[in-house]
Amino acid sequence: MALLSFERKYRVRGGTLIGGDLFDFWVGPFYVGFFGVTAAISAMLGTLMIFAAASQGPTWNPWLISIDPPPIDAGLAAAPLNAGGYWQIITVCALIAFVSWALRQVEICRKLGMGYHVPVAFGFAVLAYTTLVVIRPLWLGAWGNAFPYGIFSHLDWVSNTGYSYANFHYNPLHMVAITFFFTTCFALALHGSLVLSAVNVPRGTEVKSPEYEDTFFRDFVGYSIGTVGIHRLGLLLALNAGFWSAACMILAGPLYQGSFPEWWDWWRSIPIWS
Ligand code: UQ2
Repeated sequence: MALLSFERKYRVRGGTLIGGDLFDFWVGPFYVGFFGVTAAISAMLGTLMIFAAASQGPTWNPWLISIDPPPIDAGLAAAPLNAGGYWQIITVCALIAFVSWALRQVEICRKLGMGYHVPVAFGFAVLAYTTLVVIRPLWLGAWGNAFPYGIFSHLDWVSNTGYSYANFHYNPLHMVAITFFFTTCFALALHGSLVLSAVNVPRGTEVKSPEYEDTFFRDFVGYSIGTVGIHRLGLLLALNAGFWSAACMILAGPLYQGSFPEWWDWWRSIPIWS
């Protein structure tokens, strides 16, 4: 179906979660909806707060601007604007914007009668962010445990947080997360290259069908996961990368405070070695 006639077919009322028909319209190509409005407002407000906070800082150099959470000893209190308050407001705006964005995806899925895989996938990214700036700081008892909003400053936070567990690469859940990230890249490289190779045929000849893709991998490794299967696998791998990233940060701090290289001492002391 051509895009122009398809638009008439799917640009219909309904599928909204809240507000009925009130925001059930499009602006140009974009669906609005109640959550489009809340996403736009919170994103603009958050961005405005970033500029307001930056104006109070010592630099406009975009690499060096840093909007910091409250100091650790301020605990979980609401902070004065210039001592973490801006960071707190920006974080609330970001969370409202991200959740609105996910719910807008849900409304579009409902309109189209599709599955909810996209909002679920986006939800894992939101969960990973929420773990760093809400769940873990709450669990540790201070907003100061969250990362600062700045290009270099957030890199410094990652480095300092890592070193405070001696060597973060020994965090077993960090290992799991990285393995999923690498496997995700591997799967996407296999998939992207396979599809392009099937489509990239000499001019004037027909592109190759999925049977050719299956056959390539059956010839090559004796197994083809299939055209739907590779996308299921890709989503599974990517969601696991995000999930174990969040999990490794709950392990580091809330559940374990020591050095990660020493965590592995249990391995050296299992009775089988003696
Ligand atoms: C496949 C298939 C695709 C693919 C790919 C495969 C026709 C177009 C890449 C091959 C995938 C395999 C063998 C699984 C690899 C396993 C891991 C853990 C990376 O069979 O079906 O569809 O794109």
